Amino acid sequence: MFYSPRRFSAFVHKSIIFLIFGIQFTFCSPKVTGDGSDLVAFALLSSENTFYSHSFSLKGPENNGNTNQTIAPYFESGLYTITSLQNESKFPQRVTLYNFSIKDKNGNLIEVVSSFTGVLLRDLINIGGKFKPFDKGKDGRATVVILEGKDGFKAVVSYTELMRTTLGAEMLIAFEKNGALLDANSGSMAFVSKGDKNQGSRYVKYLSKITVTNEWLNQSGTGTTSSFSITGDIVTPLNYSLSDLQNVSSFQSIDFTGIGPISNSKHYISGKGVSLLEILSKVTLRNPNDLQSYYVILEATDKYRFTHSYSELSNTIVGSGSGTSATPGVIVITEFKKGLGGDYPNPPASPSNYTSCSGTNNTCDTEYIATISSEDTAPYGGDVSSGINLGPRKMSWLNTIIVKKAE
Ligand SMILES: Nc1nc2c(c(=O)[nH]1)N[C@H]1C(S)=C(S)[C@@H](COP(=O)(O)O)O[C@H]1N2
Ligand SMILES: [Mo]
Repeated sequence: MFYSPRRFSAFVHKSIIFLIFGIQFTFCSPKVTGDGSDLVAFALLSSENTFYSHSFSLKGPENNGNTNQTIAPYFESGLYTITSLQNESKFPQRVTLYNFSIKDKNGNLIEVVSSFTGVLLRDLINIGGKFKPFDKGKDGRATVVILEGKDGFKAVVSYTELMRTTLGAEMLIAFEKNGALLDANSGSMAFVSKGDKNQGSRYVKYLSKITVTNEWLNQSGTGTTSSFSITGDIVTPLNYSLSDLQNVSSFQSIDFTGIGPISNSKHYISGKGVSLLEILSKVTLRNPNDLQSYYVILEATDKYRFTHSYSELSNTIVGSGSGTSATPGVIVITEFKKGLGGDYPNPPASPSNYTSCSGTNNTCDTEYIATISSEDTAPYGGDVSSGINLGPRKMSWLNTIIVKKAE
């Protein structure tokens, strides 16, 4: 059925009210000479909030519909309404998340919501099982998802945070709030990310557009680095060398151990690093009030790339980790050792099982700057069978951090 009974009755109800006021307006308004309250009431009922959105579009990178395309993830583009999200053959899993305290930018509580119900953003993007994990850019490591409201508000989610971290299990396209249609007047839907520390920051109301953007490049060039630059939508570009990062009066040094497994060889690393968020706090964004619309592209000297949303770094457990040495969050590595482990999570038994590494692929001497994201350990879909692999967002030879605002 095209209209759900609830939507249809809401529609009828609204039409009747509209009709009554419309008639009242037509017959009575010429006589209104006083305060004009009838006119005001009519105007309020007849002109909907201009931000209301009855549907949202899902658009992806140009891949010409080729499901074998090696660069971009492939999925079902199109226009989605509440009715399409309620279609159980397409979205068998409807999700309800509880207890939201939505705050504004200054941390003031603006809304308490006991429940949101809808479809997970990752189920939408993976509709029909078309999400393709693994294989460099194709698995979306360089991809971001941009969510936009009818009012122009934008929020960014990185594809990896959506698919390979615990945050993705609580990122919802909601159509119900507290058990009733979220926006019965309009059919508007909203995006909400429950795992965010400040849930207001990426709360996108009147959802009207979801754009999937791919920043992957073909790899070329060689691996070597001793410094990196930060450029993009920032006021002054910066450059940091390894010794800058190792200077404890400028940066807090974080010890880590037992992070992995990385790639098929199942190795784990231990060492020292600096939080990527601390490094980013040294730059001034051009639009600091729109943090949630920013993301960073990390690029190596061999043009290997991946992305982090600014929000996942500044507003979630992915950026900061949970405080143990195995969960330091996203860090720029200044020094590390390598050891072989088993399947996740079985790192080498003791510190003595880690050895200093050398050689082209695993250089970890003073010429080396890299990054790791310790929280990319929550499998989704086809990812599970091969086990956890922190490889996708482990970077060797960091060369550039491009700070970008979603347009
Ligand atoms: N600069 C750069 N970083 C990279 C890659 C690359 O090709 N270039 N490959 C990635 C992949 S696919 C994996 S699985 C891991 C491998 O990490 P390892 O060299 O420590 O095993 O590094 C990642 N980081
Ligand atoms: Mo990999």
